[in-house]
Amino acid sequence: MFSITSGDQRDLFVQAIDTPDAVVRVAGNVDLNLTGLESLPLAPGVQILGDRSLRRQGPRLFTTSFPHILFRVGNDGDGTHSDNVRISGIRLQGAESDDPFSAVGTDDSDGIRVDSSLNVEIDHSEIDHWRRSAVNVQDGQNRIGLPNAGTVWVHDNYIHHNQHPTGTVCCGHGAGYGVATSHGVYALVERNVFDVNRHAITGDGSAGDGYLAYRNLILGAGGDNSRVWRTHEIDMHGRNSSCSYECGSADEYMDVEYNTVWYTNGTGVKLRGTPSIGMTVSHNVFQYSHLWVGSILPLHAALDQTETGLHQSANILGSYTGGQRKYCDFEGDGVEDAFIATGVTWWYQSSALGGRWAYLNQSTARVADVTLGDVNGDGLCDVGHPGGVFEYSSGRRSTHRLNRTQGARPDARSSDASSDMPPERCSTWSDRSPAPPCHRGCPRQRTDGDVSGPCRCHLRDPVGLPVSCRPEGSRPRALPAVRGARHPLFSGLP
Ligand SMILES: [Ca+2]
Ligand SMILES: [Ca+2]
Repeated sequence: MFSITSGDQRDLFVQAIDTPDAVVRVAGNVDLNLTGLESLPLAPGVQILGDRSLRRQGPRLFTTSFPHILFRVGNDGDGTHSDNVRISGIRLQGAESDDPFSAVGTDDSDGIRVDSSLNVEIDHSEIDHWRRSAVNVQDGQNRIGLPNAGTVWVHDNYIHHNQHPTGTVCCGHGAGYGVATSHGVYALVERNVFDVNRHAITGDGSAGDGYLAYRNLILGAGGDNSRVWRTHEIDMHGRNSSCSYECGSADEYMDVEYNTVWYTNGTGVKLRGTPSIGMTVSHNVFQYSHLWVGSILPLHAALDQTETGLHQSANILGSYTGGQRKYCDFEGDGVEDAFIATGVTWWYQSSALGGRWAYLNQSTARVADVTLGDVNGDGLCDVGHPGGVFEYSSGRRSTHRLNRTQGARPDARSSDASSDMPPERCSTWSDRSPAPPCHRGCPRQRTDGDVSGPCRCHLRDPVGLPVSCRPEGSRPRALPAVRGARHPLFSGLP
């Protein structure tokens, strides 16, 4: 166990994260300058945990240089991997400016690179201003595939301002991704908020590439490919360079469900070749009213594909509900938070997180359908809806609760662990109908190494610290109350 309590403990931090199985707690008020450092290895079993008990946004770890990679989890070049790593509750800031065109012609920079490592979790963090990727996942050692597609789990993060245009007009090197997959890897990407990325989620089309993207919220800004063209947000490349990666094999399987795409600078989802299994795009909400890009017009729409393999169904088009809001305090800091309902998911704008949007629940109920108030008397807002009450604070769900079985897809009628309250980490993948991680009801022990076996869990408490077993419903101590105030920020939404 290492405790980083001030910004002058950089050397101790670097030593700690390279110590196998180290738990590295970083105090919430720490501002840790990692400028000049590069490819910092995270040893197997390392957990970097931002302490969010006093400062919910967590500590800031930043660089003003442009490391090719800052945090390195495994190394395909060396043939090493680093399983069972967790990064939670931090703010990881690169040095890219808010002007994306300052990145043109420069070298790439990744915040977190994961190579061929199992049971990796990156959650409840803010990752921003990286010229290549916030999170870049690869599998040169062939340890990750569809049967364990959830083994790298990126969830409940705010990932923004990661852009790298190709040039003023075109044609240079482009990057700028939220989560990038390549070299035959899968990632499970869910309940994140993306904004101002060139692509929120991308894949390079390598044999065995894929991702599972569930319940994310993609906001309106970004997509800067050049000064004359905005690109799409959810991407999978073809592998054929002769057509600028717009054709050829686009492996392997992508499942895109229950996401909200309020991005309209460019197209929402684009498949740039033919995947060997396919790309499922279902039950998402798009602000665009046109489903497909046309041969001439429209230039942009919800979906585009250059060949075949994209299978869409039950998507909601032409829907933007970000301006329809109700207010209530979901986190007990005494400041009311805006509540929005996209048609597939609910979110609140957390005052304690400085105005970040945080995931609440998967539901088709709209703002007009819900009543906000503290039903169970714990001081935290609950959501009454036509089917009952969603008790945010305790994690209990009085209605719309299904037993999620292994292999089940996300279901609009089911409820989830809330975004800002991650009690456990578990994942299970049994077949080619990938499921999101199972949630409550998992065995409460960690059984690492078996990626095909039953659900794996390790409990976490709501502030990101591991606990043996924290009673359901217990919460970090509330900050001093300022009842009735509304948070002034409405960042991210047009
Ligand atoms: Ca609040
Ligand atoms: Ca309550």
